Amino acid sequence: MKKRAFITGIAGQDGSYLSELLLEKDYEVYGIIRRNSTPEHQHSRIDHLNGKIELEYGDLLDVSSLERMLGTIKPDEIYNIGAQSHVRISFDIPQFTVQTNALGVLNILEAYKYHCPTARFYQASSSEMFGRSVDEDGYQRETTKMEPSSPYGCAKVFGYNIVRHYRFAHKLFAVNGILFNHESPRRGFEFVTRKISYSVARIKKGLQKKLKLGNIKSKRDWGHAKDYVEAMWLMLQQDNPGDYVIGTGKENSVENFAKKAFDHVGLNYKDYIILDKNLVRPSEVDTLLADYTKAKKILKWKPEVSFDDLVKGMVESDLEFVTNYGY
Ligand code: G4F
Repeated sequence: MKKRAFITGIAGQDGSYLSELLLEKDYEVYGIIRRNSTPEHQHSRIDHLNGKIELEYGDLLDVSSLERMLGTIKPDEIYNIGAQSHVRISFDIPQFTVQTNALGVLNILEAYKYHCPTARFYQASSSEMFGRSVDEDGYQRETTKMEPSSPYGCAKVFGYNIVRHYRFAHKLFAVNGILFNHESPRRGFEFVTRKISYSVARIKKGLQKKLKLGNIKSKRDWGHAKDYVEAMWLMLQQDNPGDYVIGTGKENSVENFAKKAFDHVGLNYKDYIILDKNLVRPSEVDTLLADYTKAKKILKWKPEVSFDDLVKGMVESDLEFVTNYGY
């Protein structure tokens, strides 16, 4: 019998790559999408999977929808990757962020414990949970203290802890993937990498003159989302549940990302970037750098796409997008 996977956040960047991976592995893939007043934009990342995956309306805050889905599908694997995923916006909508990213995890864990406790459960935890905390060698790893510095990070710490609690107290196979930033041409436009790649394409095509950014000195460990969904799957194939840091072990500043992106189309980033203090966050995470030794050793996982190829791939894809759509 085919394995069944249930995915929250299926219409997002990670959900779309994960669905493709699981379909390749011959899973039946089910997911929930949230009601949205412009549904025509909501499915763009998974339109090509039409007829291959099963979608229903649902919400992490609507326990009845979770109960109904998990009770009828009885999945073998649950991937909870749905969230309010934007750190800066979490300062504007802290309560919604906490409800979705913290209580939402508890909601789905309860439905899981009650309806399909033999399933395996993946929680999308985040490097943002480390916040200001860095080990002496400059890296963050599974043992690094968590000092979140945003409502988003605080909510994710709750999600992380409640997953561990359910694992220990109820003997569930529930794990946390502590993923560092991961990007792709499917990244949302409001995240800095896609904002840059899209703006570079528009500037190159004469549709935009300048690019406004906030803190360009902050550093991130950026990998490709396609590599990272493989790690999610691997975590659920192990003999024992555990939590894993996933990253590349290399960091770059936002400024360097912009420089590479503009370089790729033969432009000097300094001629186009405007620093806008309105885009600076009330508190910033200055550096995120993953030590993914545990994942390498136990999951036998390593990132495949380099930083340079990630930047080039995103710019190339946006050049094509702008050429095709003209905006
Ligand atoms: O692209 P970002 O918005 O990603 P951020 O805040 O690091 O969060 C992402 O990664 C987390 C994992 O660590 C995830 F949990 C989370 O869901 C999300 O996927 O910002 C990256 C950096 C920040 O330092 C920000 O201050 O870019 C800086 N930045 C500078 N100018 C900007 C901008 N960020 C955005 N979004 N927009 C700007 O104009």
